[in-house]
This record gives sequence, structure tokens and C-alpha cells, in this order.
Amino acid sequence: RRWASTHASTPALNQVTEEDLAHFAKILSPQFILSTLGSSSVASSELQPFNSDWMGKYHGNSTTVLRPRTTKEVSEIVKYCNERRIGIVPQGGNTGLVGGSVPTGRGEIIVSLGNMNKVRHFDAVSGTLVADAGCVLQSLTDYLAPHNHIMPVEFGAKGSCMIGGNCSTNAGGVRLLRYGSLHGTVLGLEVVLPDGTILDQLSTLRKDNTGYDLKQLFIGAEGTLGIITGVSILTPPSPQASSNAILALPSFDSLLPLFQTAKRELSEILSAFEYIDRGAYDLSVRHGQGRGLSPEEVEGAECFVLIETSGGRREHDEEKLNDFLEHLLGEEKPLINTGVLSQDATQFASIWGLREGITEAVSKEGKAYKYDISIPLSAFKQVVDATREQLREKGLLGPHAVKEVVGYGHIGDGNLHLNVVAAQYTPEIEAALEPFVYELVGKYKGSISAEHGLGVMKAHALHYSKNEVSIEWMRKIKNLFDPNGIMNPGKVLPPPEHQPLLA
Ligand code: FAD
Ligand code: 2HG
Ligand code: ZN
Repeated sequence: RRWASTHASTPALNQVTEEDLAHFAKILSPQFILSTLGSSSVASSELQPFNSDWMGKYHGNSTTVLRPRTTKEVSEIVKYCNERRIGIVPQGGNTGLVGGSVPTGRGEIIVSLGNMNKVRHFDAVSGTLVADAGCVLQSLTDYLAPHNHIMPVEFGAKGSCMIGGNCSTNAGGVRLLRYGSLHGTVLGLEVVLPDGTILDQLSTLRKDNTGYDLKQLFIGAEGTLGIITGVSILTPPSPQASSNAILALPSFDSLLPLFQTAKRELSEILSAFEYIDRGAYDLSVRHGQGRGLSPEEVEGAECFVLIETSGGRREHDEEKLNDFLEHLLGEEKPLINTGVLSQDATQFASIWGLREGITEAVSKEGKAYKYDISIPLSAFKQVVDATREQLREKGLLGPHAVKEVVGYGHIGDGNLHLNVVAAQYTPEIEAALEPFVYELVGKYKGSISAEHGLGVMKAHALHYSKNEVSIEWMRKIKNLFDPNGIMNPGKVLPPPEHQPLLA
């Protein structure tokens, strides 16, 4: 069988055959090939964890998963697939939230990076870490801890997501406010290009203005331009002291003045400012994710903020945070009802658990439609309310349809996570939400994907955030790197039938 490629002008893709498997067996040892084909075939259930995404929303039917251990093996696999026109889905921890990490029914193989999990080098003076792409984010954090360094990126999926996946999605997370995006902290990449060539740009230099910065193209490319096999990244020193607090706000109207006050009064020690609306808070607490406030403290709160400070001297930072909270509560019309400061490491982790556990809580509650958007901060509540209203008007609010519409996210980055929690994924709910949400985002000149990428979920909606000329040049870049369209087909770029025509 042959599958039409996503590119109008490129040849169709081929399905894997037993001869192909025999070729892969020359590259990899048998235990690193999982296939439902051939003499050593496994049951399709063994491939299920690779074929389904974290949310259980996207499902592929790949027959073959390859788990290389070296860059050379990746290169040989890719070179062969390019010659044979076999699609490839690169996969890290498979925690992506836009369906980018699972196949789309074009006969793709999955190349799982999990066996490439060694730290290659760490320089304690510069803080530069060079690691295989398949290193799990948490394992890198653990590796750095005795060296008193931390990863510049951090979020709830840290126990499974991998650094190559983080770079490929340009993951944001809760430290972006302090350390900036991976476009700044990644110093170099090693990438296997779609023809199998190894592009070695594993630089550890802070400054290098010698022409085009090619590595930036692969950060956020979601595996459509090549497979990242190695990452060089700048890691900051561990802060000497970190504290956090959860604040209950009487109304959303307090949020922006509170953010401004926090920036002014906490200044250099403010390291995170996260927003949680009432629905998201209640969900997280209900599903046991971390420690919340007492029922009395929560009473009358419309939303919550998690503030983190990180700095050089504990007494100084705690004094500053205490003064800040006292000042807030002492105002004639306080911006907050109450605030609870963590007293020790357990409480610190527990407050973060409440925020980072929302995604998990949402999944326990039901099936999530996730809209990860950049919009003006002032519109965070309006967008959640408007979406709920839209679902109400369509008669889709209720225990058997949409159970909850909640909002949370990274205030410091202008990034709202609008989550619609349904009993089931249904075409009716999807039709009520899309393009409704994308049009709303378009009205605010926002981004339909702030930090999760486009994957398969939003490829068709790219034009809400990028103009025709931009999309055309993205397509040209894709065709230049991957003329046969083998790398993660169906992801990121809109299928040709949705392609806006150039005037
Ligand atoms: P995968 O899910 O395996 O892949 C993601 C994409 O990258 C796919 O398109 C895949 O093909 C491609 N890819 C993976 N590895 C490679 C590689 N080596 N080379 C080329 N392409 C590759 N995201 C955020 O930005 N911020 C958050 O705060 C955040 N929190 C999350 C919390 C939870 C509980 C969960 C489940 C997800 C969260 N995410 C968040 C989304 C997700 O974790 C990130 O997108 C993460 O960076 C994906 O890494 P991964 O290794 O799981 O990649
Ligand atoms: C977060 O900030 C993640 O917690 C996940 O980006 C958001 O689940 C989501 O929608
Ligand atoms: Zn996020």
C-alpha cells in the first residue's frame, strides 16, 4: 500500500515490508526492533504505548518501532527510509499534547530515542551540558544536582519527557520567566537530517555569529526537519534559596495589578508567576495533586497565583517575600484574600505539585481538549468564559458532555492553558470548539500554540497565527530539508488543501 504524502509535489510514502525489517536488523540488534511483522513479530499491544499519545486522543497504527542507541544507527535508519520513502515519526517521552509524537496512518515507523540516554559532557565552570537527545529531563536535573546546577526548563512531564523532545517542541514550562526559552539556552544540536547526513552543531560557545544559526530551525520543528540526537545546553547554577507562596485572589481584576506589584517589589528574585483559575484549582485539589489552602482560605477566591522567588540569600529573599505579602494584605483594598508561604522543602514541592499536577488532574477527570494560547493577559478570563458560554449555547455543558472549562498558565509569558474537560472526545464538542477558539485567538492577534507546538492537532490552523508569506517560506524550508516528505508527515504544516494561496 502507498500513502499520499502531505506535499502535493512529493512522491507517496511506502509501508514497511519484511525486507525492510531485514535491513533494519543489519543496523540494530534484534532487541531494539519491535515489529508486528516478520519472524520475530510481537503482538500489536506491545506497540500500543508508542502508537497512542499521552492524552489518549491520538492513535496511530505503526507496525514498527526502532530504538537506536547511537547517532550512527539513527543516521543509517534515516538514510534507508529516505531511499525507500518510508515515513518516520521521531519519538521522545511521548508526552506531547498536540499529537505530534504518534503516527498518522501513512505507514510511518517510529524511531524512539529512549536508548540514547547518556550525558556526554558537563563543564561546571560554564554550566554547559552536552547530552544525548533521549535523556529524560528529570534524569538531567538529578545529574546536575551534585554540581549545583539546574536545567533551565522544567514542567510537570519532567519524569518522562526527553531533552530532544523538549527542544523539538521548544517547550516552555515554569522557568521561562527566569531563564528564557530554549532558543536562548540551547547552544548547539546534533541532528540527523532527512537524507541521513549528520549535522554536527554541538557547539558549547555562548557567542558564535558565523552566518545562519541553523540549529534554531530544529528547535520547535517537531521532528519535521530531522532527528535531534544530541543537545548542548546552558544550565544555570542552582539558586541558593527558593521560596514559593500560593495566593488567593478575590477577583480576576486583581491579577494584573498583582503581577505588576510582584515584578516591582520582588524584582530580581521573582522566578515564577503562575495563574490558576478556580475551576483548575478545585480540580487539582480534588485529584490530590499537591497541597492547597484550607477551605476557609479558599472561600470567596475567584483565582489563585503561585509565586516563586529564587535568589542568593535566604534571609534576604524571605524578608522580601514576607514584606511583599504583608504589604498586599495591608492595603485598604487588598489585591489578595490570603497567601500561604511554604515553610519547608515538602511544602515548597507540594505547592508546586498543585500547579504542575493540573494536567494530570484534568486527565483523571475526563478527556481534555487543550488550547495552549498566547493572548493579552487581560483576556485570560474572558476567553475561558466565552468558551464555556459557547458550549452552553450549543447545549454541550453537562456531566455527559463537557464537565469543566478551566484556565491556568504562565502569566509571566502571556500563555493561557484553556482546558475543556469532556466525558468523551466527540465530533460535536470539537465542532463547537474549533474554529471558535482559534478565531477568538486570531481576534486578539495571539498565538494558537504558545509552547506545545502544532503537531497534527493544529497544523490545519496555522494560518490563524502565521501569514501566507510565512507559511510559504516554512513550506520551502521543509521541502529543502526533506524533499521526500518522510520526516513526521502530517505534522506542523497545513495539508495542501488547507494551504492559503499566495495572491
Ligand atoms: P514527544 O512527545 O515524544 O514528541 C514531541 C514532538 O517532538 C513530536 O512531534 C516528536 O516527533 C518530536 N520529537 C521528539 N523527540 C525528537 C527528537 N529527538 N528529534 C526530533 N523530533 C523529536 N510543554 C510545555 O511546553 N510546557 C509545559 O509546562 C508542559 N507541561 C506538560 C505537563 C504534562 C503533565 C504533560 C503530559 C505534557 C506537558 N507539556 C508541556 C508537553 C510536553 O511534555 C512537551 O512538549 C515535551 O517537550 C515533549 O517532550 P517528549 O520527549 O515527550 O516529546
Ligand atoms: C502546563 O503549563 C503545561 O502545565 C500543560 O503546559 C498544560 O495541560 C495543559 O494544558
Ligand atoms: Zn504550560
